[in-house]
Amino acid sequence: MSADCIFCKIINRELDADIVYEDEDVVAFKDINPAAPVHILITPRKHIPTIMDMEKSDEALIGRLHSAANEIARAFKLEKKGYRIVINCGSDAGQIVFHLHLHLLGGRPLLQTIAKGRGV
Ligand code: DGP
Repeated sequence: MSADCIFCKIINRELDADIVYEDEDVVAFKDINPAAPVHILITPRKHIPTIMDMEKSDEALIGRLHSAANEIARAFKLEKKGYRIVINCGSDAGQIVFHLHLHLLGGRPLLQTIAKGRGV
């Protein structure tokens, strides 16, 4: 828990969000500014600022984020047409919330680019 982290506040129910999945390690909620019909943010309960900050002991947790992503993708009927998972790391990637999260994007054809922005 980091006191000034908005995602920690969402995870701890101090801030509202549309939570679509949670388990003992992971919480997932709808992005406030969706770039696609399905745009879910998948976060560890543990406060890890960026993927660069993960430790060896977090490897299983990072796997849990991806398992949760697959489960959520199925729940949103994305398994046939597909989806994209994005992790932004640091300022050049445009990371604005420094609590590790996967973006799960789907529900429309996505441009063949890894660039961030409305085109993701
Ligand atoms: P990133 O650039 O990877 O750090 O993206 C952070 C995303 O978080 C961005 O797409 C907007 C979303 N976001 C920021 N603040 C909030 C919030 O308070 N609630 C929700 N649901 N999403 C937020």
